[in-house]
Amino acid sequence: EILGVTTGKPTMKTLLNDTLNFEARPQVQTSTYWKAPIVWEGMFDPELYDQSHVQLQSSVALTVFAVGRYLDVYLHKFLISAEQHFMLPLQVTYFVFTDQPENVPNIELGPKRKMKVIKVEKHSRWQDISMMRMRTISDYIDSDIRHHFNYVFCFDVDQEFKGRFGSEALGDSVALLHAHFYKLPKERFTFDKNPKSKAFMETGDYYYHAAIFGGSWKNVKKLADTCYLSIMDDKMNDVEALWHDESHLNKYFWLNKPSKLLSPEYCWDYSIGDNRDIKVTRLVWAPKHYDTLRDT
Ligand code: 2GW
Ligand code: MN
Repeated sequence: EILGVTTGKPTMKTLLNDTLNFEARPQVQTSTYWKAPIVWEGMFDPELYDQSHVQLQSSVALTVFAVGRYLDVYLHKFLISAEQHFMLPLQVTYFVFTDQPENVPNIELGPKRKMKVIKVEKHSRWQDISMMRMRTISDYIDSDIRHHFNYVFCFDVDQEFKGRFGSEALGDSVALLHAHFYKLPKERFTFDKNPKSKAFMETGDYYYHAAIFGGSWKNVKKLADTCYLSIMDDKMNDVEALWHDESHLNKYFWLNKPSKLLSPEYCWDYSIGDNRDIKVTRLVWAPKHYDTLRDT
């Protein structure tokens, strides 16, 4: 009642934002110049978020791609750990996209949680495996997700949940600060600098990591469509953005400001020496084995 949950979502959202403590983390930036919160440990009350979203019956579609060897190497750990940490009290459905549905591990799911396995083709170039996710995500939002879920969250598979990744991460349009760049000056951001690419940008706000993005199904559909069209435009013009889909994602979030940013606590890389800002690791990068995995 005091949260206004009975009066509908827009009220709940603004009221939940009002409960954030922007002073809790004086060493880091907790808000953008366009007033979007940057979520760090200590700023929010987990119980308040969970209760509100349970009451609203918020539902989340998590998309993840496991094509070729990425299935054997990463998917099991990703799913098992998500069952321990990802939006635990909410209705969550995993949408697993793979070229080998028969090899998807059969893991036990908690109450209110489901899994859908969808067969996709294996593009021969790894850059296409990564970029073409945008097309598939858009198609699935259209045919399925939009009828059953409020939110969509899209994840790389080469990562493992280590701590709460909860409903405080939900928002209309959610982007993740890249762990390697959040402390660096803008000049060091690896935006696409080729004017021939649709991802071209001379400057930006932050360097976002494409390993996690999310939001309402409507916004994620718009993001996926926009990125996919830009990727196809580039193909027609025989160019490829520096960091593939991630470059297009950065361009999109430059032109369409996200309503919420996740701090690198939501996707940390243990190989980064200075972790003084990281009070809790919620998700971490799994080790890369480029020698054996990047054979395509
Ligand atoms: C990707 C690169 C090289 C060899 C294989 C693959 C590959 C990726 C694959 O064989 N099978 C597969 O399912 N994937 C999916 O694409 C998987 O979900 C994986 O997490 C995702 C992105 O590939 P990944 O994780 O190897 O790329 P990262 O960690 O270097 O990611 C960043 O840059 C990418 C573009 O280069 C994407 O934007 C990604 O979202 C970013 O995190
Ligand atoms: Mn990755």
